[in-house]
Amino acid sequence: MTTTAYDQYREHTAGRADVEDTPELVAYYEQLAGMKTGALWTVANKIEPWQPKSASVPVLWRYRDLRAHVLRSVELVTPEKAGRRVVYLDNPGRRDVSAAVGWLYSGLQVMYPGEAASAHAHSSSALRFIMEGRGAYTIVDGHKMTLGANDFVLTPNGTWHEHGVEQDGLPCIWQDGLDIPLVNALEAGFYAVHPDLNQAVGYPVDDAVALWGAPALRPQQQGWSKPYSPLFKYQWAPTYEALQRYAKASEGSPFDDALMHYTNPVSGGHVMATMGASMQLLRPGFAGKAHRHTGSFLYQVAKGSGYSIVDGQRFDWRERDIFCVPSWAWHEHVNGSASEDACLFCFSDLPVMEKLGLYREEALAENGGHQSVA
Ligand code: GTQ
Repeated sequence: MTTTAYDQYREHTAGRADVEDTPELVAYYEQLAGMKTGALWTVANKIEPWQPKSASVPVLWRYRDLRAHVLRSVELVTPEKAGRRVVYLDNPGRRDVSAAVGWLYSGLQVMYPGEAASAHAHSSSALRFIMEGRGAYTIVDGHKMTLGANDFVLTPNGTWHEHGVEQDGLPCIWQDGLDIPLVNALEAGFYAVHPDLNQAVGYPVDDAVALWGAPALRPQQQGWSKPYSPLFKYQWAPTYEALQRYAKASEGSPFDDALMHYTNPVSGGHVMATMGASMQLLRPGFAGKAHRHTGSFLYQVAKGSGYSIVDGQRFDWRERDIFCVPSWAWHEHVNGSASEDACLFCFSDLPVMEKLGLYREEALAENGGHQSVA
């Protein structure tokens, strides 16, 4: 094979911008800047990377460190004054947009028995995963849902929603997940406070589950054409049962073991347009292989303990801990127990990646499919 001048050129620049600054060029750049323009070759390598380079850093938020601080907020502010009494997860690489990872926001909201936060609606979609307590409820467009530990509830974009804890309940903490940073990036966010501050409950309590929650059965009379799931609540007990049955019948994935997506019972697709969620069961002793894919993912440990390696960093987790996997970061999950299963709840912007044709996935080929830990 002969090497041509063109090959040499490609080898040197790899086909990318490679222009050195000269006084003449620098003066030219200043002239362009003065006209609110720029030379593409000065920014091309940055704005068109070879592959995603996430600004988010992998983070583990330990519940045992956070819990006392979350509870302390109860002494400091009321839900009325704060609007939402939440300690949010602030990824060091995403401080400018208050994201936990990528374009996703997350926070821990706390509410005491008898407390309630008023109703509002916004362009952002939201979801909640209940961490502890008893007697929590959320009302979505007049549908009241009772909530227990590991229940998963939707408040899709545009819906009126409010939360509270019944007088005879216990202090409740749940994780909020919202697409606030994404909606802000798209400059599409509106926000409204309910004219009466609270909604009238217009339906039997937990009717969403009664109407739409039967496994593999679709109600005859019930029409639904909104772009999100009418099943606003996904309860823990049937979710866990389904995972156990699935794990018995299937080998599962080498990366994720038995993973099931929460779905919209009408479409079979993701629960909301911008955010999807899943629960996965890692069998005792499961040691997953490493892969990476586009999309930002936020995990909460629903059950058990183990560790995940994210871009070469090991994070040991136990129940209620939260950790993130930034876009295109290598990751592998391990159940640390030889006798107990472990369950990971996860929400992500996967629906956005899929719908926009941006989803890409790759398995780690080297090193037997495992990362080396830094
Ligand atoms: O409960 O509606 O953590 O609107 C952030 C924004 C919770 C909520 C958050 C919100 C909410």
